[in-house]
Amino acid sequence: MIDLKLTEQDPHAPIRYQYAVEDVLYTGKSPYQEFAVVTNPFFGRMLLLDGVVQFTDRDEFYYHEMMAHVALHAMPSPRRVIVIGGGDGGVIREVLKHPSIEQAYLVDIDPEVTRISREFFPAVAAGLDDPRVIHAPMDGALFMRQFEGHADAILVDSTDIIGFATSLFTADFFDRARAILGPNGAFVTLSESLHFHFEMVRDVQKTLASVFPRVDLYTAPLATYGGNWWCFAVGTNGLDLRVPARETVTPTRYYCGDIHRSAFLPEFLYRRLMEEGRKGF
Ligand code: AG3
Repeated sequence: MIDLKLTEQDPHAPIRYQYAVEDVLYTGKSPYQEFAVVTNPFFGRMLLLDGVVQFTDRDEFYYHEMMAHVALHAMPSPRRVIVIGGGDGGVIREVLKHPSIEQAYLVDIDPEVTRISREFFPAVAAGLDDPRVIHAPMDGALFMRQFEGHADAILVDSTDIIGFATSLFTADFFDRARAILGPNGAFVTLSESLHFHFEMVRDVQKTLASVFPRVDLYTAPLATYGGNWWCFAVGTNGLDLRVPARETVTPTRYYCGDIHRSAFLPEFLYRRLMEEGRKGF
């Protein structure tokens, strides 16, 4: 029997995941990255960018729900959201579950991500043709500089913090996000794993704290991201995201009020995270 294997090229992890590959459905390249869509007997279809797993059919909802719903449920009535990255549509699909949403900007630098998602991941791409979605295929940092107006939430669903994604983790970018958010808005970005990238998580918190009056950190268990204890870094102009402001929208598979409240790092761990020189809890 043919035994095809894929070794993930996770840029920052101290381990390598290896996946059995049943089928290679697509490989290709854009000016920004290399694509692969493969199937695995356990995870189903998987999308890889530059050899790094972005999501799988089986577990994408954990990440997409947690990226969108924590910030949006902390607000009574979010209307306008900006998603930076996330061209596959997974976060947008979750954002659109909130009936108060009027506009959802999708700002991915690479339109190929959207095309491939539509073709191979229809359940993830499901919201992309919704009339509330405004497609802005361009550089996220540039979009933020040019954007006039306000947003209730800015959600950064980028690739790992390396290469062109690093422009989405600078103090300048965070400050622009802060300015676009109203007093009750929220900024959320991925910040890797507490098990594997402790110092990277701290660096993102520190940069956020240099521009946002309030910062926080919540996590979710993700099977396919190296280190698994995956972080979502938060900056707000004062809004406390720790408590949901209303009932959970439906349908969700993982996110709910109890998950929301328990996802945030307890204060004693947060303090340790921020201690200079510490490499783990
Ligand atoms: N964006 C986050 C991908 C991070 C993957 N990192 C890793 N496996 N080390 C995913 C895009 C999904 N909308």
